[in-house]
Amino acid sequence: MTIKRALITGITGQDGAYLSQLLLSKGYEVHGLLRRSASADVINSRLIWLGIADEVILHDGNLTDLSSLIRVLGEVRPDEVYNLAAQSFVKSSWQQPLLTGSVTALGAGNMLEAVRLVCADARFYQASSSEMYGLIQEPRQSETTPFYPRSPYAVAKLYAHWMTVNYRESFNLYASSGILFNHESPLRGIEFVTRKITDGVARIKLGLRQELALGNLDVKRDWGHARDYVKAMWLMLQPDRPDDYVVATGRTVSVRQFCELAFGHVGLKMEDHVVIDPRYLRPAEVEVLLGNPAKAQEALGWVAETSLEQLVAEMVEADLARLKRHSHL
Ligand code: NDP
Ligand code: GDR
Repeated sequence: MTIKRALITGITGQDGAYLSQLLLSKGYEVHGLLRRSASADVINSRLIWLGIADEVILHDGNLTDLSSLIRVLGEVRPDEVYNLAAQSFVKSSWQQPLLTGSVTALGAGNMLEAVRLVCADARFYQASSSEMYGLIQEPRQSETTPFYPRSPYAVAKLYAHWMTVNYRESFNLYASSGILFNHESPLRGIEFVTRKITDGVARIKLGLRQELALGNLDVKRDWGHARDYVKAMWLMLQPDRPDDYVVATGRTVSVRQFCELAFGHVGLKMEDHVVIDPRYLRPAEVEVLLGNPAKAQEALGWVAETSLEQLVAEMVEADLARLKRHSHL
């Protein structure tokens, strides 16, 4: 049996780490694109956390450098390409709108172009986002819901999404776009609200801090577990024909409710510790997102396996353990 090869951009991020673990467990040879960093000693900390840092093969390259993508694809000759790399923090996209466009939008265009030129038979996955729905046009968002982006990040993701569709229709590439709703884990970046909350709860519980400063507590998100969502990415590249799919739990809760669950897990009350800091408000907000994953369920057999309560408990416990051993992650 021939061993399948996958190339993952964004392999050092949350999803890249879990996807690597999944593909390794399926017997894939896993390659990743690694952008040069002065902090090379900590850049692969998520892969180390999962115990797989020595099992993946990393290649120097950057999504904004087309020549590096062409070189890496030529070296790896992948069967599957997962384009997960992005400037992925929505709040930063107002501070660095053009950088976000350059990486998150044009970077995806570079990757599609490199695949078309070097390995047009490879299957391509684009990490699209529920942020594209922004100012929602339907109460439950599905593959047919019109988009209305509300941030430079979401605008950039829309470009990448439509380029994926366009390369499929223009060049017959096997290119699928996964419209994933928020997914979290103990490996979530500390700047995102869920991890900020679970880290804050753990610090308060251990007496390292008294307060947790947050922005808008009333916004609602459809939160799932990243470990479940990377399975959907892989499933999307297995059918005979490429397509686009929404991946979500179908349940939405507010930031306030997430806080209540996280504080409640360690026997604390959020109202004793949470303060509002206007610095965390956004110029334009996405008030509510709620996904309809019916197509992914029917066509791919995918369902979200982890409940929100299980997710919150796992994240709080992981942050407590980290802080007790003074880990940097
Ligand atoms: P992360 O922010 O954790 O990871 C982003 C990855 O992209 C990192 O590996 C980062 O490298 C890499 N990267 C950033 N810029 C470049 C560049 N110029 N060249 C090469 N690599 C680069 O994101 P997630 O894992 O959470 O998300 C994965 C993808 O899915 C992203 O595209 C995100 O926008 C999208 N998405 C995420 C959702 C979620 O809820 N998590 C939901 C929907 C979509 P480094 O480590 O060096 O910073
Ligand atoms: P999001 O995630 O913007 O949905 O993008 P984030 O966790 O940053 O924000 C979620 C919601 O929480 C509100 N919020 C705060 N957010 C942060 N970061 N910090 C706070 O203190 C805070 N207080 C309230 C925000 O206003 C927002 O409404 C994530 C990223 O992974 C994207 O890459 C991905 O595409 C989408 O999810 C789906």
